[in-house]
Amino acid sequence: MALKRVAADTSIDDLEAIVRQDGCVVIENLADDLVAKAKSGLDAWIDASPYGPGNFAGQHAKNVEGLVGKSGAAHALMIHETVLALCDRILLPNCVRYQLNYTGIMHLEPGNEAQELHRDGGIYPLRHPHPPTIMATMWAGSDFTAENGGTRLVPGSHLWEHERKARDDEVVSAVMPAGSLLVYIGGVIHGGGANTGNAKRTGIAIQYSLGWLRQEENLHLAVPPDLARTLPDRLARLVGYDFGGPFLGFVNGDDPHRLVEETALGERCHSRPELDAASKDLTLFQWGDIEPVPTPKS
Ligand SMILES: O=C(O)CCC(=O)C(=O)O
Repeated sequence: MALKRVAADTSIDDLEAIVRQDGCVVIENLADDLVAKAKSGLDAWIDASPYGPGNFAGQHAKNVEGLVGKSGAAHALMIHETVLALCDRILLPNCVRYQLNYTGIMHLEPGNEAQELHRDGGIYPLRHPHPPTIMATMWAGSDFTAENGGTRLVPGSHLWEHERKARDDEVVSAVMPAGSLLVYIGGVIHGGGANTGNAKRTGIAIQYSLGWLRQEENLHLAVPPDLARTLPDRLARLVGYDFGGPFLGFVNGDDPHRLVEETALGERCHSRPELDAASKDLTLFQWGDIEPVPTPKS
């Protein structure tokens, strides 16, 4: 299956349809200026970071996490309206709030070997396939090519049974110009490509997950309240200054958002009416291998 590449003005309905069917999509030149600004501010962090370690990160690869505190320019990417509209479609059926899951640079230099193929959703011990837990985005800070390590993906693998492995002819490379966006959900098999060329490949990876899951990056500790108070409110909520659902994530018995508000702590508050209402419409995760005890007839 090919990786679809669509224009920046593609409708949200069409994007959702592609992501549901293929698990991934490239949106070309979605935010050239924003990405260039974020990338130039992050170059110094890349230069100062060590390579690796190990095979997963790569001997000629650098990962720099904690981007909320490192790049004000990257905040605009974290709350980009197209991305959040797609999160609404992909994640909200299974949660009443989604959250940031990971923020990091994935930078591959010439000579770096291909990363092991994996599913990002594999951090949770769930048998595959299951509803999306994660929606990952990779902003192209440089051009992505098949030679410089453009992310390799297996479109459609988000619907495969758990044990199935990808054949070489099922793996495709994300080729996209700088400023473009690769979106893939957590069930898609993928990995960084080998950089066999001469150019560095820089991706800005920003991931979102269901609000009732533990975040991969510990954003609550990475973004203390003093920093959170300086963020756009939408971003502070995505970091975790919000409920993850009814009765999920209160602080001292109160709404976590109050930590970034000017007001003093209010009444005890473990949920909000809009969360309670939305939670009634959720599609429940289903365990296929446990036979429920039949309900007795009264
Ligand atoms: O660098 C890439 O293209 C993907 C990296 C990745 O999937 C990971 O580090 O988990």
